[in-house]
Amino acid sequence: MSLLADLIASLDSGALKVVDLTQPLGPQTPVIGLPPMFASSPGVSIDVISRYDGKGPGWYWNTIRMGEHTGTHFDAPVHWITGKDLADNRCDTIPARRFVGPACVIDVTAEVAKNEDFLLMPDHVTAWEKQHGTIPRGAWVLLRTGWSKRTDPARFLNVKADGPHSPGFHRSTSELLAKDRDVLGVGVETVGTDAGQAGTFDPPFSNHATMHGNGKFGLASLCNLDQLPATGAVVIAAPLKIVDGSGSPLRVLAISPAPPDQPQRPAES
Ligand code: 23J
Ligand code: MN
Repeated sequence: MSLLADLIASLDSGALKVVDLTQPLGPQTPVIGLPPMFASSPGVSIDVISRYDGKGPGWYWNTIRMGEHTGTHFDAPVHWITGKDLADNRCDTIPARRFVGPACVIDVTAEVAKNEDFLLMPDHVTAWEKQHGTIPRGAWVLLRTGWSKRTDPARFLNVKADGPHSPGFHRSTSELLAKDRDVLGVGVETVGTDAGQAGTFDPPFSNHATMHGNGKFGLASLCNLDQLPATGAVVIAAPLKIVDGSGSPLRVLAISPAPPDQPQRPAES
């Protein structure tokens, strides 16, 4: 059988499954807060154009308005000043091949349960690699923190008197992943790819500065990472082809082997 026919047969048999890593997108979607001297991003608004009524008797459609960096979304290198002059750095010019890569899922749920400001260190990556093998070039590195289980927006954003608190990457880890491992980018369950406190880091928002300065991408507000194996899944994360776009909400899909402990059932029709 051909590779692609085999893929479809495996999806039909349940040997492979499609895992949706995307949060619902709507007016309730939480958006990142920045210090008050900076402009903020609007939340989602959706307005009906017509709904089988006088404005369109046979059809329903809406207009949508939101910031590019809203909900489950993609960060392009041009989003950050460090990546502003790189080639192929925006939503409409990144080659489509670069939206697809193997997933390496690093599970730090236990650490984050103890420390909501947890930062992934290079040692965590090398310990993960001892168990699962070296992160291959062109991988999506997904940080599984359990943060997407915070369904209450206040707990998800977790803003305190001194600003937001949520896990992320130490600058040296972002450098390891971007430069030494040459990943496609990193994906997180939190509202942005930097830790909540990263505005105070050197440089500020060090994961954005490092990833995008090296032409790498970000994926924020992912969910269902607990349905993926540490290795073996493939992630497809393709932003809207916004002209000169710095990022975009998107549907992030993983194609994953079915867990061995679960019986394989044919797909529902
Ligand atoms: C602008 C400024 C700081 C940050 C962000 C955007 C994001 O997290 C984002 O969505 O890219 S931290
Ligand atoms: Mn973003």
